[in-house]
Amino acid sequence: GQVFKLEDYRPNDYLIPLTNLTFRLSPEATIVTAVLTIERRDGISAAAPLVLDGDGLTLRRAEIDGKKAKPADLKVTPDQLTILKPPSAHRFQLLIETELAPAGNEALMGLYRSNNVYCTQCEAEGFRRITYFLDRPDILSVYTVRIEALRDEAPLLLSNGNPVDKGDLGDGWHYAGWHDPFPKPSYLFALVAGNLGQVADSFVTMSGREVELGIYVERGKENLAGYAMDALKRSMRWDEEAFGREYDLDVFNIVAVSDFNMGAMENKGLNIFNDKYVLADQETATDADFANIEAIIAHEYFHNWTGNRITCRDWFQLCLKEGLTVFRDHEFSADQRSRAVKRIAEVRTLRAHQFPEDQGPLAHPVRPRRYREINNFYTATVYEKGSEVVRMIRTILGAEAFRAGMDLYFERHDGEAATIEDFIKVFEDASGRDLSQFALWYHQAGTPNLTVSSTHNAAAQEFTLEIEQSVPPTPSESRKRLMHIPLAFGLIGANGKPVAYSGVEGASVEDGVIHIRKRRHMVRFSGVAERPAVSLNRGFSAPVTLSVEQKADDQFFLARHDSDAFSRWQAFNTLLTDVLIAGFRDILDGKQPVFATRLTELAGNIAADETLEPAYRALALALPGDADVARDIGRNIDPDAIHAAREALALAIATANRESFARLYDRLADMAAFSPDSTSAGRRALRNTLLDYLSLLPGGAALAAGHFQSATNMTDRASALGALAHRHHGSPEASQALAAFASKYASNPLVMDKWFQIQASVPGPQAVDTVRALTAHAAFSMANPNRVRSLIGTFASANQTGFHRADGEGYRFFAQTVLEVEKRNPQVAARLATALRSWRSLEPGRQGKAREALLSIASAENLSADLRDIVERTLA
Ligand code: B3K
Ligand code: ZN
Repeated sequence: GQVFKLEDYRPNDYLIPLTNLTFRLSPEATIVTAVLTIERRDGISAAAPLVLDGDGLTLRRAEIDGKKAKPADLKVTPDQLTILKPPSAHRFQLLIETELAPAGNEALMGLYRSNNVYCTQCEAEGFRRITYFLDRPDILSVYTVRIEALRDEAPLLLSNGNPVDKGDLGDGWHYAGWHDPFPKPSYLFALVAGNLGQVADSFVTMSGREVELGIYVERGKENLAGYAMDALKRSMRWDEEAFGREYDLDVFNIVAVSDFNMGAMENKGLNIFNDKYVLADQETATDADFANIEAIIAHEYFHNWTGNRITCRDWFQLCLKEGLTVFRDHEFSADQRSRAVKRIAEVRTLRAHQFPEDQGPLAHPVRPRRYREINNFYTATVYEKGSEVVRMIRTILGAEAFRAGMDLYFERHDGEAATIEDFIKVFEDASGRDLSQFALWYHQAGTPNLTVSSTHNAAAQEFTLEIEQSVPPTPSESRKRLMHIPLAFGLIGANGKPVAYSGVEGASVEDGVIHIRKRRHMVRFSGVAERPAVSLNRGFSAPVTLSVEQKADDQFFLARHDSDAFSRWQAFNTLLTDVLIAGFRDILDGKQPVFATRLTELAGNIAADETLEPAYRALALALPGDADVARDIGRNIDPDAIHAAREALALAIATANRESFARLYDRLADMAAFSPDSTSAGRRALRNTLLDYLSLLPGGAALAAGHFQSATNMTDRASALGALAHRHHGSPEASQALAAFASKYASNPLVMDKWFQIQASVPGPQAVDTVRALTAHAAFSMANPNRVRSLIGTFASANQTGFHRADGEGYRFFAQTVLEVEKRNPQVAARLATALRSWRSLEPGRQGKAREALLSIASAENLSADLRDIVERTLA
């Protein structure tokens, strides 16, 4: 396939200042009439042909300035429309009529139908499946849209911007007109038409304008949209307070659909959501669902400024809107909930998704320089690492200069399609700092590593840190340049208090941050009488790995005393990871791992420590996952041995703390009415974590079954079901609970997704057969992305022992399924296939079998560009 290169960017010869679209909707034959006002850019010759993008289009009619285009003036294919000799005038009008069949569109890009609702998805290149266009983000156009449909079939007609008119057309047809005054790229176009229920509210902006808010959901589900509406209003207020950003249209609409390739889409004034991230109540949604809804509603709303008002010049700049908007939604959630807990959760996600990407064959810079299929670059690197890079800019500049830079960004680039260079420049201009070395975070792939050791010279009262940076090679980037890494740190004395120092040399140290810029730094602190414990990368100030020569005593000390909540969590998590790695080696040597009493005791102390938030305690007690441990081991992975070590540690912690865990479990029982707020959720999280431990002990199945039966909300019910299915697989209690759950929620697909997920993640060699059998379940469908992700995605990415079954059956099933999904939906199949990206870190036997599975995908006929790109890069 074609490779697109950043250095090849050049503006198009033509612009499209105005776009007028009329849709006459019908499931099998929708007629789209586009009237485009085209402008030749200054200095471009009148002989330059106009080349418009298409994707599988059928052209019915083309007119230039009101006259039927002559066949000799055009070159038409399903994927391109070329106007060979455009009119010599600077400005002209082009009419294009295409015919679409939304009902048969299973790729869910362009115009498609979900549950009889017409909807669109245009990012990144879906608009070209609707009409021929300059489908690239630097073509900003003012859109006027008219939608015509049968009133019975689609009483609701929505598009971007503000409503302008509506009326009857006779014969059961009606229409609605929309106008969006803000010039936007085609990827932000949206249309929705159907019969949906509405939840209405309003918001008064900081300058006193009233905005009508609407959330549209399947009829009968209106009562499930309240939390999303509340999250929307809180997001709108927060963006005013935190960034001075006000909403700019008269209406803001959100539509929930059940067939959607990703989480949601920020179309101007008309966000379209996967219904999983809108619909919630205590009966059907877990606390994690509530938190996701809040975050994604906020994320899409925040795009109105970071993405829509200021968009991307080209798709290489995707992180300009995505990394920044993730940063903004992280900050929002941190303000709405517990900042420390939020930060820990973010870092866990980054390590679980971005680190393996950065350390494997799919590694790419936050701003890539090449792509074959842009849909494959909506990655954890662009999003999550992109957000960490923005966070580091704030760490380096300080909150005030950071805000000044953001203000300058909005002022300087509003209405433009901008680049990462533009973004970095505003912070340089606002702060007077040189960020050129820092900018490597955008350009260079790979997770930097810092090796740190320390010495204390009591006689000289000097404490010295030796820090060395290295960036491992990544595909097509073998040599790396030295980076600017802001490393937040603390020196802690035996009394748990910060240690004062009188001077520092060897690196610039500002506000508790060491600025690492060279390969090696010797950072010497003077006036330090006793040897301190060092807390490093506080708050996860930089997305790096650390190799620290740190005594276990110091780790224990930090896990009890670090005043930085993130680092305190990290210290305990490192202790757990270290013993799991040692346990893994023991098991490979045929020995049963044993765990130090002081570790299991510390787990008990953390659980019972009332000075810590319950949510924090729950996160601390959650053992590193099988995949986390595998990542830290790095090579020659045998997932069965890791899993056995993890089981042994869980049992040791449960056994050692049996009574205190049971008492605390009882005490945390919720008596108050349900509330999704983060404090209540934290109590449930802790109690359910304790349940997971207690379910390992004698009587555990009965305890979990009781928890399941008495649950009054989905968080508790799903946790109990998970404990039964995972810890007591095959027991009567587990079977009964699974059956009860399925019969209760058979008609609720989003809840059935949890049922699929729980079973797909049950460890062990039987998992592949379970999952294969579930593909035939009435509630399952290969055509629905949520179903596919819940069953197949969970199996491949959250079931290490099942997926990596030693005989390769997990991989064979997986390869087959990926190809089956691909026939309908290449994008979802390609995403699924990334589950094999770490295949080279497996032990040789599994490695060979994983490779065979990848090769079997690669050799399939008619492979889509999406899947081919992932599989070929993974094998390269
Ligand atoms: N911008 C969309 C993602 C589009 C993905 C296209 N393959 C959602 C978001 O990041 O907000
Ligand atoms: Zn986004």
